[in-house]
Amino acid sequence: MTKNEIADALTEIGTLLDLKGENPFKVRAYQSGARVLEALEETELARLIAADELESVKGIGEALAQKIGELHATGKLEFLEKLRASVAPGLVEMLQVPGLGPKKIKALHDKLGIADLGALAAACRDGRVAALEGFGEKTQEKILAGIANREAYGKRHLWWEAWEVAQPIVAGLRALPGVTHAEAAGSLRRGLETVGDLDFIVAARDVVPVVDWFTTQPGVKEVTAKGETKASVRFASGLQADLRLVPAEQFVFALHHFTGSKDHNVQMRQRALARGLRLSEWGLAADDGPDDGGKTVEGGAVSVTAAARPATVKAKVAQTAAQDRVMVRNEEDLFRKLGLHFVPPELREGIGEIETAEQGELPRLVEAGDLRGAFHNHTTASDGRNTLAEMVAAAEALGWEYLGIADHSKASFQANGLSEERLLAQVKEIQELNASQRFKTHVFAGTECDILADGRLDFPADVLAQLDYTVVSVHNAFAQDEAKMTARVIKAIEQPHVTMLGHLTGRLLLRREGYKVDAAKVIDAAIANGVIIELNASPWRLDMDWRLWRKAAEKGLLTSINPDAHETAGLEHVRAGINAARKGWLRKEQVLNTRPKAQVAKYFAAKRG
Ligand code: DGT
Ligand code: CA
Ligand code: CA
Ligand code: ZN
Repeated sequence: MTKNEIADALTEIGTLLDLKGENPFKVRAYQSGARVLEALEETELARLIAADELESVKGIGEALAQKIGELHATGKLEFLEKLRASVAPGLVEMLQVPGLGPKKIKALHDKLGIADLGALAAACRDGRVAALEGFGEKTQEKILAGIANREAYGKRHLWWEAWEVAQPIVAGLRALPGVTHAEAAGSLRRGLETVGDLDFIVAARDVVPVVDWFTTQPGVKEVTAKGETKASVRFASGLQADLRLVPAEQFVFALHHFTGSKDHNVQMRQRALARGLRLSEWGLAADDGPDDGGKTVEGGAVSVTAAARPATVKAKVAQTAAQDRVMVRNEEDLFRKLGLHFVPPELREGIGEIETAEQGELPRLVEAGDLRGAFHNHTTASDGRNTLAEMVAAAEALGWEYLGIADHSKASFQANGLSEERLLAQVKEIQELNASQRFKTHVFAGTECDILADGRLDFPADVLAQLDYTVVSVHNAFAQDEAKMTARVIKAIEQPHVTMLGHLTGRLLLRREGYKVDAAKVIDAAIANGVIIELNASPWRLDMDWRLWRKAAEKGLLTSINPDAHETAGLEHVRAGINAARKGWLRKEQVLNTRPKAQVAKYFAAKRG
């Protein structure tokens, strides 16, 4: 165990002992022991343990020394495990409610038998907490509000919703006088499907007006921090946002650091160290730390060991630091300084992008501008909220060459699914619309045909043969076990005339888990049958998950970025699909709806046979 992990364990012991009402001196001994450990060097801790000299450190007595030694050697501590088992986990969770410390929690437990947040909320609601000595009405109200906030604010947020909040803020920040750079970093910039909080990085000549502007934006419900270089706010939705102000010369480093991910950052730092450089959120410099013996750094700069520096001459130190600092103009430059091709933010998940960038083999990722249209869209014929003509007009306004319509089939009666007759009438309507040349955008006639519980399709082959294309999806019997669901989906994929599989798992992010299906088997079956698996771009779905795309596409799977739009505005959701496709390392060639209309028509015709 590292010293920080050991320090965490000691802190936890202190908290648990406190919750049990142990002697305060004992509690404090563990808490201050943790602080002492944090201040030690990792190597120094190892040396002290090896030499059996831990007890010589001020603040570490016999009992602590023994426990630290055990944790360091084995990574485990029987004492802590027994202690954990003796305290209800709900009590530990209650510590996260503002205003509740170990003493109050112990009182609630002893006097009212409360051992978790649910019981605590109930006791607040019927006034039992206020009646306790040392609590009162006000405390009770505060506890209840704290529990409610914890539920609302503990959540993650859809990328799309976070993006809608972030966009105007970035634009507003850039427009402020004196702001030279402003960007949204973090998981939002990486295009992750859900976002914990927003991270804005700004370089400005004058920071005060920037902080003032940021903390008074419409929708800001609470300002949780406000300082010279950092501010944090919370929006009504519960979404939080951090603003960090940095000097212009640090902007690129801060942007890279706060874009993350953490794993990517750790690997970048290791790479820098291996090249005699130290990378941080503040800059890139020759690594002249005390542990590298003054070695020569690549690029000609010579590092100076800390010991060799006249420590009393501050100016000299500052001068050395300035000399060692590596200047970069932008992120491309930063990667180049570490011998890497530029890694787009979406790829920065620490899953091989650095090795691939070193070989110069990162793919040229698909871009929003590559899309020429989209399939799998609904109209008022089933459960959409706009008519066929409205949907096509919206596609035309987006500059799309084509729009695919795929309304639900009759088994999806809850979505007003179409019967064979209604479907064929819609095909006729689409043909007439195309012939009228009312819109520049061509319409492909399709269906989102239900995969029935046994894997048969909701429409017979002779009906599907009259369409341009067919999307097949699971919309019922979600509870089937994995083997049954997998066989069901594969059976559907193997039917003639099936062009693509809709939303592989049916998940709804932050709302509902997907049904259980063996993705690897379905991917293989799709490739074998020349069937596309869609990348459903609805911000709630983003299904099939980006984590599966890289390998699947390498094996030869083709995708289509499908907005699954139920109204005109929904067409724009392809933007979220582009994020996921990029996170899945997909190139333009691997996405059907980047192809020109004629090629798409040919692809559909070939599949229909
Ligand atoms: P989120 O907000 O949970 O969706 O995810 P992120 O990636 O936006 O994470 P956040 O907001 O906690 O921090 C932003 C970035 O800052 C993160 O992606 C990487 C960097 N960062 C934060 N904590 C650490 C850390 O302990 N070590 C390193 N190397 N980087 C960190
Ligand atoms: Ca974040
Ligand atoms: Ca953050
Ligand atoms: Zn569907």
